[in-house]
Amino acid sequence: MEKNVLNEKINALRKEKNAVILAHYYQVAEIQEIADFVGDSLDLSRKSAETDADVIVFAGVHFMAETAKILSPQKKVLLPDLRAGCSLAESCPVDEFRAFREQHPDHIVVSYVNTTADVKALTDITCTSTNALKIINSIPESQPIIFAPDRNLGNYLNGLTGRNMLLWDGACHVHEEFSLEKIMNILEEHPDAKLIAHPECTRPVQIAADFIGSTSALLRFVTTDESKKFIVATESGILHQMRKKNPDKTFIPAPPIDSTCGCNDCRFMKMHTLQKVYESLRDDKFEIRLDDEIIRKAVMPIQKMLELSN
Ligand code: CIZ
Repeated sequence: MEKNVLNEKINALRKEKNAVILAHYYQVAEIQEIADFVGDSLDLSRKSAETDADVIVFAGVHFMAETAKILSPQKKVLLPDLRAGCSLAESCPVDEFRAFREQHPDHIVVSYVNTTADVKALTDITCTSTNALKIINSIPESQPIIFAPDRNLGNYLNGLTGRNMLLWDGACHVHEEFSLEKIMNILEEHPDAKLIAHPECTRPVQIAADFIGSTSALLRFVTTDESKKFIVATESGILHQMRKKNPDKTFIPAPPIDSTCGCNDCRFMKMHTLQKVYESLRDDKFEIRLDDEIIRKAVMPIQKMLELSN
């Protein structure tokens, strides 16, 4: 079906079903354009908690749709492609995490929102890359912390805070795969460019970066910084908003090690298409269902995060 026709059908169904479409910054441009709201996982959690829609179509990955369900259990939450998982969430299986936690009973658990609902149910406070520093700084220095699941973000936060949080050994496939060598080659060709990176990137990329931040922070940085050219080391979907807000600036996606296309896409985020968003609304698929007990436990760390980040 053509894009215009799909957009019309989506708009009609959205109205008829009192639905809202939430899209993560890493989605394809057509989905970002039709969404009611585009943001990072913190913004999207806030929107999920606030919306008075009956249906939430979540164009993001599975853990994000689960977070929406946990915050709005009475609503129908739909994920257009159920295979849209997250390599980082999968790097923290609940049984192994429970055992790890039990080995350190004096530690409290801060987990990045990129975890399954089951892992959130074992967590004291969640955080996102946008509010992680604030959340960690709200915890007394004498309190030992387990930080899960991203080791790169955890190391970055340990460096910023001077803490020695115990880190779960997980990582995001997109952010781990940037090639410092290829980035350096681009910097040589474009000496006027600034390298900006997500804290889930590996340490060598972080060290080379002029600025490190979450997607929202990167977006703010490129909009306010006087430079006209940026090499962007995070998932390439964010370039859509960067270009939209800054049509006079140049954005070059940082390349991964194994690729000829030069940009780094999250294969899970990119499983959603406009056609699937339409089918999701039309057929109510694929509905996220969670056990009541998991919702009861998992909502507490998310609410603590939302209170602390307000
Ligand atoms: O928290 C998010 O939304 C992700 C996955 C990245 C970011 O920095 O916003």
